[in-house]
Formats: sequence, structure tokens, C-alpha cells
Amino acid sequence: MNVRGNFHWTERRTGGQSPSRLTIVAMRTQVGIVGSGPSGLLLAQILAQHGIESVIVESRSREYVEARIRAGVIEHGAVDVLTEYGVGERLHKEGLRHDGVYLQWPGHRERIDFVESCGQSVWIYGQTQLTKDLVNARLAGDQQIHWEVSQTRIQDADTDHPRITFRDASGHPRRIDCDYIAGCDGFHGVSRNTIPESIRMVAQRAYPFSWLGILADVPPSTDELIYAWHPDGFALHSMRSTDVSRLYLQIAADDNVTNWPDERVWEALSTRFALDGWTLTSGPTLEKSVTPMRSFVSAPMRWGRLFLAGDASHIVPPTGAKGLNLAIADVNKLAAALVRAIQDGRDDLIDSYSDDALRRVWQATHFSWWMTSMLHTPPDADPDAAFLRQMQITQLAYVTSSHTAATGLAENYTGAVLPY
Ligand code: RFL
Ligand code: PHB
Repeated sequence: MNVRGNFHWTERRTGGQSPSRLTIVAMRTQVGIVGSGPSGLLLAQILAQHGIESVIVESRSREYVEARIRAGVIEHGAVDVLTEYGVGERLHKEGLRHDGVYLQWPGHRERIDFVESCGQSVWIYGQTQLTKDLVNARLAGDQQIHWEVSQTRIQDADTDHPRITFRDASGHPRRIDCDYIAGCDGFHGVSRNTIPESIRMVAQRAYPFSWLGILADVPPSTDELIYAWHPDGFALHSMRSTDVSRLYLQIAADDNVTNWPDERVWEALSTRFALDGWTLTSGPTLEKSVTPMRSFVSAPMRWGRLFLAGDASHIVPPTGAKGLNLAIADVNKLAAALVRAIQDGRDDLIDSYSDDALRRVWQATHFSWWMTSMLHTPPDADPDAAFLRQMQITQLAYVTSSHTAATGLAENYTGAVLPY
């Protein structure tokens, strides 16, 4: 038996006596976690704060995981969770608190005030930064992450001896025997498909457009996010800091980055954000990528001792800025359930985890679908295009002029509608 920190490895020699020929075949942990995105990393962090041991396996390298540019908006309640579990320090120093958001359509830019509507705010803090904070917290606590694993499998999840098998970065086979397994491996992971199809319900919708995302080395031209409806397509002006802008353009579902040189990108952005007396400052682009738009929910989120969290179980189109926040909300519930089961021997919270988490998931799925439907112009080929565009503008005018309607948007956007 070899003990590293709190990890107990059972070893088997594959030949000779040289330590370099050792193959580590098995270890035990309380919670095995597949995936080191925000879901897996935060779950491990919360469990560690409660004295519960976990092991993370991740198919990508640390560099890749930390550089993946994704979300930027963190809900009030999610910030509270990160703060409570010791990973909110840099967010509070470097994050930007936003108390509202602008909705725009030609000739109009109207602000929805979150604080006045529902007493909450959101924070602008890149998922890349949050991921770095979580990885650093884990490694500082001498807790391991197995990077660059392959052939991950979850076995016997419906028994009381579930395990994760995989090949480590050097190709050696390994096994982790667990009390519980958390499937935090995103939309393309293996966890969800471990649950038999016969007990899974899937609800999904693919949208006929994508987002072209641009990271630009230029100070934002706005103090708060602008969600703009335009006949040419939706545009979003977001940011990562006071020096770096994050912008998005609605493009056709079959379009790709090579069709969007910088000049075309800035021209389209200037057209879609155009407003008298306001100018968009352009600058060098640091990154461009295309995100397909999809709503997807797979239920239940539990099968035996396997629990799904985050994108492994659900995907929302990014218009509502909900994906990362749902991941944090899932994990906060899952951690509480596992702590209760492991430390008090009580299964009530693990039994209700799936239903509890799905309430927020469906609410966010509805909000993201609603925001997406209000803001993205239908393709010209849609026979109802003229009608739908008029409905969108009517909805935008209503939501920005009725206090009640604005409060509905604010409650959903900040996450106030369902407490963590
Ligand atoms: P992740 O981040 O996908 O992490 C899953 C991890 O699992 C690993 N993995 C495996 N590991 C081991 N074995 C396997 N077989 C594995 N298969 C996969 C992967 O390598 C990865 O490291 O899922 P997680 O942790 O659930 O986190 C979800 C969030 O990342 C996601 O919901 C958000 O990024 C969505 N999102 C946004 N969410 C917000 O709340 N606010 C936003 O403003 C926001 N903007 C966005 C977004 C997502 C976007 N894209 C690119 C989809 C903007 C965009 C453009
Ligand atoms: C982002 O900053 O990346 C972002 C902001 C708001 C969204 C989606 C993405 O709705």
C-alpha cells in the first residue's frame, strides 16, 4: 500500500523490481468525480471543506481546461456559494458587479435594473478565471486531479460498489473504487450514457443559428451587457474586464469562423449595435469560435450511486447566461446530499437530488429558450419571419416598459427566482 496525501494506491509490479515498472491498479475514495470543469472542481472543493475525500479524472490537460473560453456571467447566489467555500476572493477583487442589462432594438436601448426589480446583481468573471481559482484551491489542498486520462468508464453504478476505470496519461490502466460517483463530464462525456436509455427521458431543441464568439483586446464600449435584436441577427456585447471585450454575433447554423475575418466581424457588430450618439470601439481579436445553440435536458440526474451535474445532464443556449450557474447550483445541492449521506448516514437528500436540481434546470431552460426566441431573428426562409419579427419587437418593448415584465426577466437573469 502506498499513501500519497490522503490517497491510497494498491500497486502491482508488472516486471522486475524497478520502481519505474510499477503499475498502480486500484485506489479507493469516497467520491469519484469524472470531469474537471466547473462542476467537478467545485464539487471537489465543497466536499473537501466538509472533510470528504474525492478524486477527479479529466480527459484534457490542465492547460487546455484552464484556457477554455466560455461563460462570463455569474449569478448572485452562485457568487455566494463560491464565497462560502473559499474560492470567491479573486472574484470579489477582479470581478465586475453589474446591477442591470440593456436590451436593444433599432432606435432603442433600454435598461433593466436588476437591483431595483429584485434586489440582486450578477458578476462578470470569466469561466477561465474561475477554473484557475478552483484548480489552484484543489492543488493547494494536496488533492489530486488525474489529467489527460482516456477510456473512462463508470461501472456498477447501480450497486453499492461503483467504480471508475480509465487509462492514465501514460496509458496505464487504473481503477477507482468509490462510495459515490459524480458525472461532471459535460455534454460529450460518458456519464450520462451510463444510465440505461430505458429509464432516461430526453427533451431537446436545436436552434437554426449559432453564435460567433469574439474575444477582443479592447476596452468595452458599454458599462453593462447589451443584448441587441437586429434584422441582420442578434448581437451581444459582453466583457471580461475593463480592458477586454467579449462579443457575439448570431450566424447561420452552417456558417463557420473562416467566413468571418476581423473586418467583417466589426462591421456586423457596428451595424447591429448602431445607436445615435454611441460608437463601438474595435480592436484586435484574440480568439474566435462558433457555438451551436441547443436546449437539452436528460432526466433523471441520478442512477443508483451515480449523480449527474452540470452540462453532463443539461445544456441551455447561452442567451440567458445560465449554463455555468446551473452547474454551480447542481453541485451545491449534490454536495449537501453527499455530505448528509456520508457523514450522517441519511439518504433523504440524495433521494431528492434529481427532482430538486431539475426544478431549477427546467426554470433556466425555459428562461434561456424565451430569451433566445425573443432576440434571434428567424431565417429569411421561415414563412412566418415577418410575423415573428414583429412579435419579438413587441415583446422587447413590453419587457422594458412594464415593471412586472422587467422583474420577471431580472429574477430569472440574476437567479433570484429559485434560491440556491
Ligand atoms: P464542462 O465545462 O464541459 O466540463 C466537463 C469536463 O469533463 C471533461 N470530460 C471528461 N473527463 C474524463 N473522462 C471523460 N470521458 C470526459 N469527457 C469530458 C471535459 O474535458 C471537461 O473538462 O462542464 P461543467 O463542469 O458541467 O460546466 C458547464 C459550463 O462549462 C457551461 O455550462 C457554461 O460554459 C455555459 N456557458 C455559460 N454559462 C453561464 O452560466 N453564463 C454564461 O455567460 C455562459 N456563456 C457558455 C457561455 C457556454 C458557451 N459555450 C462555448 C458552450 C458562452 C459560451 C460561448
Ligand atoms: C459572456 O460574457 O461570455 C456571456 C455573457 C452573457 C451571455 C452569454 C455569454 O448571455
